[in-house]
Amino acid sequence: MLYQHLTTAIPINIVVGSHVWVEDPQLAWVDGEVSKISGSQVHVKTTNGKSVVADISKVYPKDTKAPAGGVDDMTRLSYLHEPGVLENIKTRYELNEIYTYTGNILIAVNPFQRLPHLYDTHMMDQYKGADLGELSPHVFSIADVAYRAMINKGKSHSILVSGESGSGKTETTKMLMRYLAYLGGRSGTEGRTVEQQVLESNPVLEAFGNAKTVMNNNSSRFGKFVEIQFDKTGCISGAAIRTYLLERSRVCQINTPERNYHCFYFLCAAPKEDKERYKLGDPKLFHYLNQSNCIEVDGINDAQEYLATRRAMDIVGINEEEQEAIFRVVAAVLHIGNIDFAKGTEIDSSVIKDDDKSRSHLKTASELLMCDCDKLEKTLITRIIVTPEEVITKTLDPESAIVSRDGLAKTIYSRLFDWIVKKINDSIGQDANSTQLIGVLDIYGFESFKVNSFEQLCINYTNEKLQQHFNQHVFKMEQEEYTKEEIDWSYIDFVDNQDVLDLIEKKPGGVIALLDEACMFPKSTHKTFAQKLYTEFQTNKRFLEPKQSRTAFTIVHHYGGEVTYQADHFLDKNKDFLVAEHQDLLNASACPFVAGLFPSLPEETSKPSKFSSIGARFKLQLQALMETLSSTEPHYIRCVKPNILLRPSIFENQNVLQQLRCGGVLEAIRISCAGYPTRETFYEFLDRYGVLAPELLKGK
Ligand code: AOV
Ligand code: MG
Repeated sequence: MLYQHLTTAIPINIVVGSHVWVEDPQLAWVDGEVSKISGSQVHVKTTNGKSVVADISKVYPKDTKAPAGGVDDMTRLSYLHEPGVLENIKTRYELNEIYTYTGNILIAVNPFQRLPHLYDTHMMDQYKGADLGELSPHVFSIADVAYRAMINKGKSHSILVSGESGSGKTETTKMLMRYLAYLGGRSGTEGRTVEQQVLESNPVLEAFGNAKTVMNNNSSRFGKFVEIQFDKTGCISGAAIRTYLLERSRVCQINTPERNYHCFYFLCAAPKEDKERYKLGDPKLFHYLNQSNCIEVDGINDAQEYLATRRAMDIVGINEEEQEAIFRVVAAVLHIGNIDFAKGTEIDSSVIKDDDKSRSHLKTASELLMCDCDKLEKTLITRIIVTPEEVITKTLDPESAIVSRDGLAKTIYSRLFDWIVKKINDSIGQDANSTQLIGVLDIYGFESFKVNSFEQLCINYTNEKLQQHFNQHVFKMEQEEYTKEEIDWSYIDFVDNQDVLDLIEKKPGGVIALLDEACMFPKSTHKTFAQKLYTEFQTNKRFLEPKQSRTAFTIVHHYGGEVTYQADHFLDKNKDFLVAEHQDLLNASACPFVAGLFPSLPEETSKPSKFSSIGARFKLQLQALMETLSSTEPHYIRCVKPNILLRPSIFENQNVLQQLRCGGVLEAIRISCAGYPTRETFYEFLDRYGVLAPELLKGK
């Protein structure tokens, strides 16, 4: 009956003098006192000095007896409604209580300031072995519960961290990993331990895979699933890091106030002798960095980070020689970006621009990559076309040469990133005998910029997938279970996002499938692709054709709201083929590291320009991830970004509410109030609690 109390329309007990919440255009909800009721109209004097008239169905009672500091589990709120939930999170946030439970889901509001005491060893000691709810809500508690359940029942668990860009997923993930390392570390072991390597993989991956964006100064531009494996005694015995689709376009194109990947700036701030070795200097001199006028970021000291990245690389097992080669490749990418082209003498041809700058960067790039300078030049300004009859060398006009140059830079960089991930995995090692693991998922958060492209579609698609997993677990499966067990139950509605997922991933007929079709059809352009979407989804409720554009499309009721995507570069960005000349050039490098990034391919796959779809591959990766997740017991942490200024102590009601709404947080509170907190099979129950009633078990 608790459920009935919490969800039936509440206003029945609203009278003159009642303290209530009413809607407010700025604050979302504001409290006040009822001054008059006429019919269904309630007159309220608000605490911010306004007189408001609202319909009684939109007026909610305020709990005047709520504890001053809020409650640490939302299911304990006396009134379960949006303003109550918001007020509770806000009150706690103002006291630096950034964590709040919703049953067994943890809500984490980004403090945007270091709270060191919250994560120190003393705290870890306290949370070890404590039951959920025994101490204040904390990420450590979620990790502890997962760890103990894994040890007790031998089952794998996963901790899924979600939230929009900049809400604190990566930081939360690092705390989780630190706590798991603390629980599963081998005390007293010397040297590089597995847990140390797992932890130090974070700064390395962030240096190469994170960047400043509008939404977050340290935004992850790749998704990551870290599986920490444990042996029978509960000690960490191995780990595997899986990464998902690094944003490639950032290497060559950025806009103010964003930055390229951190490592470029770190390297430009390296000690003098390192910089000289790589012929680097002021980052403003490099095209790939100076397209944006943001070079420095508050709170990031590039020079220190360079040294820290190097130290972390030592720990994860990337040796000195390899580090040298990695940074050589990073520098080469910057030099490649500074090679410019001019029109050649023939029609549709180009030459390296006749200035010292372009020539010297070309030379430096080839020296750093240890490849033939003339060949590098040739691969940039020509393209070999293989037809059944002959092999033709086609010249490229300056514009195409730039595309070719940027393509080379992106390929080199993404290969480098993959190499680093593989190296870390090889060096940490996986425990083939481990049957229990805890996976921690840190994806890129929902994004909606002024201009959104293919990358945003992939990122937001990932968020939809994860939201569906959450829905399935928290709502669908839970409720099906009650129906199956014939428990009296009123169904709780939630926003099912299956139709958005269908729109994106359905085969045939979804956006990705149509994009692949367009990519395979030589005459397609972004306009024909957009047109195809318009006709195909004309009647789809989740799809809109924006009025003033012929190449954009809008997905409505997307995970975090409505997003308009510009289809302009979708075709190029979805095509992943390696230009054969790039492959040959770098495969022949005198540097084994560079050559290793471009290993020789078996005959049939080395055909030039064979189309392979990034979107389709990404979809498969996500499917595999979801399968992995479904074989584990999930735990959810929902991160919330309290303001878009990225500053401490500012809590923007509207903003937070939007995040709670799209994450299904309110519905999740309802369900955990209404449902049973745990469930066990009959035999598990007997096994665990049988000792309490031995007489009943006699003879069984
Ligand atoms: P994200 O992972 O959710 O965004 P981050 O974890 O990078 O967001 O957090 C953004 C910034 O918020 C961090 O760089 C910190 O400055 C601050 N922050 C977050 N959590 C904490 C915390 N617990 N304590 C102190 N500061 C914190 V993205 O990767 O963009 O989706 O793709
Ligand atoms: Mg992140």
